[in-house]
Amino acid sequence: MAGKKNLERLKLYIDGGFVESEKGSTRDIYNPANGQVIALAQEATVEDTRKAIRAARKAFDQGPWHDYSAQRRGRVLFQVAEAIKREKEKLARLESANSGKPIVEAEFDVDDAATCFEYYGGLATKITGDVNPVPDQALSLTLKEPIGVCGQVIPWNYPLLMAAWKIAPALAAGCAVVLKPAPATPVTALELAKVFAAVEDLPKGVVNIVTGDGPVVGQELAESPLVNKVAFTGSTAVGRSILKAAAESNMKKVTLELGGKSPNIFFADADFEASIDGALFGVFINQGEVCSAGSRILVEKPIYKKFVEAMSEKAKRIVLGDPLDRKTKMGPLVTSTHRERVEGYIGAGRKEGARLVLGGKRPGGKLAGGYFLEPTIFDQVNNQMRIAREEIFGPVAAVIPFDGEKEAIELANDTPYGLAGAVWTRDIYRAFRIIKQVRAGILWVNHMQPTYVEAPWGGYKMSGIGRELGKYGIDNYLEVKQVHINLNEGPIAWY
Ligand code: TAP
Repeated sequence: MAGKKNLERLKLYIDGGFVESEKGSTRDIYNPANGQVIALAQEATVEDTRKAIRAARKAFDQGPWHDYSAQRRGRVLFQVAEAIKREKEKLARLESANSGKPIVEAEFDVDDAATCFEYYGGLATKITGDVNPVPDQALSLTLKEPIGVCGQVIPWNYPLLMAAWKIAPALAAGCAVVLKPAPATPVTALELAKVFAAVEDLPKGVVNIVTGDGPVVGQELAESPLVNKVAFTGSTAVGRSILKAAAESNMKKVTLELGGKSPNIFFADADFEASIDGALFGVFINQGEVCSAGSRILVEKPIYKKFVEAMSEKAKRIVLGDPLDRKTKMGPLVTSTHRERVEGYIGAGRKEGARLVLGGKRPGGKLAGGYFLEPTIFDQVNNQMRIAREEIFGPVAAVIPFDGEKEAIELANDTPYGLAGAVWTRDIYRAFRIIKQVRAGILWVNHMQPTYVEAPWGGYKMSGIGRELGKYGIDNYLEVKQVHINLNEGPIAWY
């Protein structure tokens, strides 16, 4: 306990100030690479959450944020982007130390977070309405207005970037927000709070960041009648409960970015070396803790055996290690509980008769103190096994054989999810046939995972409702108002 006195106590960011939670209770924040406590985060109560919601409500209803011109809001976002760039090194180190992601990937995330604020800063001045061609002597207008106060709940796999994806479009639209980071990874979101606090011209209360338990803070955001919209990224199970809470409270608008079990489809005619790289990158990037992970690797029968062998050989060269070492390709999983969950799936795969080709174990030696897990590959998987149906969210690949295009499409679509998918082939006509028939929100051809703020992101089926990023991302935070201006002087023709 004595050691804890020296740990930084992260604070809640409410109404422009950094405060302790009303009860003063805290949660230990770990470095998953060595299991050491690195900070203490506030465990907010329902009342703390309500305070943040009231602050956002006041900032939205009473201004001056509400009255800012689009140009002025845009400039606020540009300032945030510049500050993130200035703090890149620090933010990347903190992200890596708190989430376990390799430093090089953490740096990409910081760059992407800055780009996200830049993009939406630019989009703030491109929010336009319409003039509707109604048949009468009237001017019919469509106006777009900010939706109001937004509750935003994010997961732990991209802590800073997910905060940017949520906050940037909301601010560009003119909303006020209360963001809840995942309890295990609050560090960079709260560092971002310091950026907001320092940005000139951002009124207090427009951004609030509250750390704590999902069923306490997140649930209050979903239930509160003072919140107009909830944006959630996380598991399908929690997404469902948020949707219910929203429906049963004030019918607030909801967007959901949920889980996936994405097919990565390889045809025999594809560039073999590129395919192997694509299969590994698709499933093991960020330790497999990626919603769009290509965790179902569908391989055409003529190359199946050779593919599994080559993939396993190359996977042995993935450097597992200290996330702060620039050579590291895979860090630890985010928490010990999550590692146990992933190991449960490895056990299930073996029990159901899949063949463990590689990995499945915790590495020893210098890495024994962290929550590391070897990259794991199963072959002889059929699509009904749990490792092929359920989202594992860790470094576990299920390699499934298929025979021809028809079976590839059937297997790809035989899942409750529909977030993403990829197809590898040199035949452009086949690539188009596949991408048209796979029921998913994001399809890559001869690549997997590139993600851009300029293009929409989100899923079909149980992978979510709505789209983030791109122009779609800002629509989530706008209401549509129809205005009719009568141009006929004199009495209304009804009498
Ligand atoms: P979840 O367990 O769903 O948690 C996500 C967030 O929701 C956390 O902050 C969590 O807090 C909170 N939460 C839990 N119960 C809640 C409730 N009743 N009301 C409101 N909020 C609640 O997911 P996770 O394990 O953090 O993240 C992994 C999941 O996120 C995967 O399924 C992954 O696919 C998905 N994900 C999707 C995307 C996109 S863009 N589609 C991107 C990244 C991740 P607690 O931890 O305290 O419960």
